[in-house]
Amino acid sequence: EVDSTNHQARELCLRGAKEGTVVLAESQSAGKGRLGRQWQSPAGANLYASIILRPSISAASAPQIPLLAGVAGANALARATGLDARLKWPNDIFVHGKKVGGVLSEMEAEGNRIRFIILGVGVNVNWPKEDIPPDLLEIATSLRAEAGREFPRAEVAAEFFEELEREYGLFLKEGFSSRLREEWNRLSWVNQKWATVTMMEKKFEGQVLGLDTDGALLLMDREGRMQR
Ligand code: BT5
Repeated sequence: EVDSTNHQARELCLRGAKEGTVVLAESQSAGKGRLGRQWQSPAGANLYASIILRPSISAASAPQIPLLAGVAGANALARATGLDARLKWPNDIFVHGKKVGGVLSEMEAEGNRIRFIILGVGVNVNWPKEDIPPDLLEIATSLRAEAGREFPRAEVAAEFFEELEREYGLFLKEGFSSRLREEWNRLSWVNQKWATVTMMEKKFEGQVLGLDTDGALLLMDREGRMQR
């Protein structure tokens, strides 16, 4: 058990751990979501992993990494389980309209140069439905709850890491390619839906058109204006 695999990976990274180093935990006492939110991390059921990345890309391109991790995750989960895994911008993996996984990407940079990125991934694998806290039941699920059977966590993890390694390798060569963007759009759970995006104090409302060439989400508002 660790506090958070992202925290442990960061400590290793500061001591010089190489790109590709992975921290896996059985449970987390302080699992983190984005923006200070909590990630429920019970023992014996799910996947909690953080991967150290040291990409030579500009810090401005860093938000593309969780997008590619989402594509890798959705494809890996679909392959491992046969379930229809989808994406909700920017970082959620959905099955049957509920959240089955999330990505938390934390970066350290100097100016526009990335020192490292800690890519954290949580997937609810064998979490029994009756153990999911009542306040999450409406929005969260597990692979087991949706498929009606258990999955070996090591196999799910291996599938995910393989897919991630492939997508990350392509990303380093090609950048945020049109192939990756089309793949994200194909897997999107939100495209065509009416959505509200809250950013700092700003709120955008509109129909989701999909990803722009750089990974920004495109919405068409009521007046027919495109919002990024
Ligand atoms: C995320 O945040 O979706 C990113 C989650 C990343 C978790 C991994 S586990 C390994 C690594 N180490 C860490 O400490 N974290 C990463 P966000 O979009 O902010 O979603 C958080 C929200 O999802 C919470 O406020 C809850 O509403 C909901 N939630 C909490 N735990 C959940 C769970 N296990 N499954 C589904 N939803 C959950």
